[in-house]
Amino acid sequence: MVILSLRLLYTPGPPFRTRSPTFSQCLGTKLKTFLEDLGLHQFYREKLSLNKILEINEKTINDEPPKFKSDLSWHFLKKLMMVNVTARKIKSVSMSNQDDELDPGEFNLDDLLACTNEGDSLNPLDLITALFLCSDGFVRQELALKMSMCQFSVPLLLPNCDTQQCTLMLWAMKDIVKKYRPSDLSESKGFIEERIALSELPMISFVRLGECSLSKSEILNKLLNNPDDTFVHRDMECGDIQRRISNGLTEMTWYLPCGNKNMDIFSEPVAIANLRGDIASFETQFSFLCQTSAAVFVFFDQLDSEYELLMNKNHKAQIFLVGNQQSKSLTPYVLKKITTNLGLTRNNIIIKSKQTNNADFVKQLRKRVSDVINNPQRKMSVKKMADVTHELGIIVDEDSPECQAGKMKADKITAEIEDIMKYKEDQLPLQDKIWKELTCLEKEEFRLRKVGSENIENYKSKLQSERKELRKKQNVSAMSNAMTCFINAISSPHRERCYFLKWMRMNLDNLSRTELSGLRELYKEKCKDSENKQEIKEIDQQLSSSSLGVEHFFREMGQIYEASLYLPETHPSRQQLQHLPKLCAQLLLDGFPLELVDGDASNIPLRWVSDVLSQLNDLVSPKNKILVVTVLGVQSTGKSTLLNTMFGVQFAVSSGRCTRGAFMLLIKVNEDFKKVLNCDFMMIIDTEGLKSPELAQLDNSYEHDNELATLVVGLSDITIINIAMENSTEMKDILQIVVHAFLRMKEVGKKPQCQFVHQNVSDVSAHEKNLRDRKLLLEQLNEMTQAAARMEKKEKYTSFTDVMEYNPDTGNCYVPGLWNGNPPMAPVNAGYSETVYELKKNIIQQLGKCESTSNNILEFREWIISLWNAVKHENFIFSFRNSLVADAYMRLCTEYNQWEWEFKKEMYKWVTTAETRISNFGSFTATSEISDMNEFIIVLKSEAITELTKWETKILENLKKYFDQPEGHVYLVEGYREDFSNSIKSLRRQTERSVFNQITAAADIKKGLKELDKIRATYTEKIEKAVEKTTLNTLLLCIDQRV
Ligand SMILES: Nc1nc2c(ncn2[C@@H]2O[C@H](COP(=O)(O)OP(=O)(O)O)[C@@H](O)[C@H]2O)c(=O)[nH]1
Ligand SMILES: [Mg+2]
Repeated sequence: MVILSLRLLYTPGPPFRTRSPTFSQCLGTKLKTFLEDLGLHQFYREKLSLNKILEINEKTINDEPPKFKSDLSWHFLKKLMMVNVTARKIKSVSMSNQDDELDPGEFNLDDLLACTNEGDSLNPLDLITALFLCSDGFVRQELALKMSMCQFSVPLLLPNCDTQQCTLMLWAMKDIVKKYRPSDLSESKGFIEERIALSELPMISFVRLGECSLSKSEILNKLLNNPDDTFVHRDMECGDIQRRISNGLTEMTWYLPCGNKNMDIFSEPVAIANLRGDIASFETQFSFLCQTSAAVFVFFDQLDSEYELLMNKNHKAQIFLVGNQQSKSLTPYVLKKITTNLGLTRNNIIIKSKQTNNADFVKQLRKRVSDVINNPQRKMSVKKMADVTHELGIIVDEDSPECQAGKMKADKITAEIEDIMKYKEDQLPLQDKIWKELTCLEKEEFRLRKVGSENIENYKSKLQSERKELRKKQNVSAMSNAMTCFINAISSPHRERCYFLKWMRMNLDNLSRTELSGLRELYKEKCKDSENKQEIKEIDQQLSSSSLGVEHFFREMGQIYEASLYLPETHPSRQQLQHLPKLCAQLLLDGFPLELVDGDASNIPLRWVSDVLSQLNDLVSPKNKILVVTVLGVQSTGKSTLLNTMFGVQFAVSSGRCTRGAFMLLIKVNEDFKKVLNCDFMMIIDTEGLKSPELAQLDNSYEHDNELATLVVGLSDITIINIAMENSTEMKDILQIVVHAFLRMKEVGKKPQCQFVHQNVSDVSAHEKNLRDRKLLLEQLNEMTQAAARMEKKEKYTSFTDVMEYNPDTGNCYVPGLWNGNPPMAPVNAGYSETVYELKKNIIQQLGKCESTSNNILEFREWIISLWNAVKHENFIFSFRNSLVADAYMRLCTEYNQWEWEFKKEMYKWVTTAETRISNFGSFTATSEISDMNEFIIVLKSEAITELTKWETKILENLKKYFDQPEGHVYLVEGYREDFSNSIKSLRRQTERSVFNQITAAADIKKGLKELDKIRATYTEKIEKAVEKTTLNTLLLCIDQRV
């Protein structure tokens, strides 16, 4: 009933006015023709997918400008995916030639006066509309995200001029997350980070009624003060070309304050909408805007009867009239009539008179907009806007059955989450404690650090049985509710599964964000003061346990799978899980990133990963060749941003979550490009969270980082080493260990290529200027390699390039800062995008040249297994910050061994003397005043203690002296001083025990000997007596016989 009455009030009519029979005859073919022109018609039904867009093909590194209209859309996509702000400048060569190649001899003035910008050209808005119409939900999200990063407006209502339907782009906008600082947070320096489609903001809409000689979009760009133009306008390249399919398009953008009064145009966040075309032709869109906006600004030249359109009583928005005083018809009388009829005040009218210049006019506009924002009658999120669409006959993109099915399944899981930490314990119990314990056991089995004096085989088998016990424990509990739902959901059909995963990702990000943003702030705060080490550590711990992403569910899946392998083969649980690797292989093919290294546990679920890769191999064989590109660098230095820009992929950027480890992702290589790249897929590995320097120093935890780095570099054909100016040292350190590890581990047969990327360097002369730095870097790396080679007794390795492929001239790339200006309103720097593109071309060319022999999926799988096992075996090198430290440590060890040896030698001498003294005890009683052996032993023991203490003090003294000397980088091993000092003490205790034992043993022997003497004496006597007796008897016998 309610809806009915609203409808009566509103009487919307058909969504588009049909103005004339000829117009209506055209309907149904206009869009089709346009798409055919663009070569996009095949994607109208079978929509463009991300896989199609991201695939690497001939166009990827081809710099030729587009020749034909049909090249334009790909050209635009390629640029937009690399967040290039020049993407909307679309002109094919044939079009630009019209401008350039005028015959200078022919003085044809007609040509100068004629409009050259028609015919073959294309309005950028048409192209954008066409692409949105031809894309699936995921491409749309990606387009909208990249457009918003460029600060381009994004479609809010997408028209389809063939079906006359318009669609609310709610889903498409869902991936856009923005950070800003409203005025009330400017003091505290806090900020808000939100999925902008969910933010309740006032919306200000700008529409046109009838003809208008002012360019509304240009005015809006001025209003927003964006140098790169938020809205396409008529003075832009191709902006004046008549729109063919994009009338009725309503775009949206946001103005978000940074919290600085002098810079902010508006101190509160606001959404701006802009309707293309005359509201008289697009009443649906106009009604939508009137019901959702806080204010609607109507631009016009003259108002006749058409202003009745504005009189609708159902409009909730404030109406502002913006007139351009062009014609004489705009008289005070007419204005008065209109304001009275519409119930407007003087404030609601802005007239640009012939005298007002643009700057003043924009100022006036800003003032009115500000007034509305500061006291908005209505705030509405795009999500809420969906509620008014139904009565207007507008479709919501999110309403598609697959999207809804995915949403339901994701909501079912995430609705259960209240406390993330507790949820993880309850629902994802296999990964945290148990998996970490398993990891420790596994590594110990290889490294045998705590074996002590135990028999190695026994020790190992004990560890193995402990591991089995833990696996049993994993198998005991039934699969949690959440995991059952999750596995069910990812088993659904392709598109639904993709929607499900995206919903999961968004829901979980939203949850984590609220929980993490406070912690992150606290973390940053504490990091400023390095005194708070313990607190920093605790916050870091909390950060990692409060973050929850889709990868945690996959982690759990991996654990469930691995544990099930310990069940008998016929066990129903085990059989039910057999299909999981295949499912994940399929996801990899869909372009979904999969966790390779679990950075929280510092381990790879090897069976799981290798089974997934086997399945992947089965799925794609024989097209199973891959090349691997990896990125390595300290936390939050823009690695993921770099990869996302370079390949258009979607690795998580720092906002939202906090994961550690390495993720792999596949990009397809098109057939036409195989001759260049010689592979079927490119595998991209993004590493996350190499610890920030403050944290690594904190607990000396270089191990995880070094292991991770060694693995990923070892796996890759090209490693991009990402360096931000301020932390080049950390990166050098890690690299050294990688090199060192490579030298130690004979399993590493590859020689990966290195590409250094220096972030935030924008000077054009950077490459030239930094020549010296590059040389220095190489020198340092060489020195380190030599140190490592010396330690490993592999002196044939004398330079860095003996271990890694690196060319100082081409192997460095200087990338300017990401943002052009001050976020949140800054667009991506065009220089960033272009430089990353150059880097991409360079990398692809290098990959083309690289003669990787082991480059199919199966070999990659074997490689992971053997490399990771080698890493687990490696006991020594990973615990050091860099080779210098390792070297200094080795020196100290050598020195220490020397002391230890001398000590032992001396004590051995002493014991030998003591033993002699014991053995001689009693022989020369006169020399000793002590007559009792026990007393003698006590005296000897006390002498031993004096001797031992003397040596202990001496070695401790040595240690002190060692650390006092200036050479040998001893300060690097200061942290180990305590260990060594403890070793000395324990060495003394051990020696003491052994000396005492030896003394006692010698004494016992001596005592034994005495006893023996006694016994011997008695027996001799007895024998003698017996002999005497026998002899006598015999004698007597003889005598007898003779007698
Ligand atoms: N100012 C500035 N910010 C950047 C740059 N590159 C990335 N960022 C931002 O830094 C944050 C961390 O980036 P991310 O790619 O997640 O870093 P990762 O941890 O190395 O993967 C993100 O918010 C990026 O927007 C840059 O060159 N300059
Ligand atoms: Mg990252």
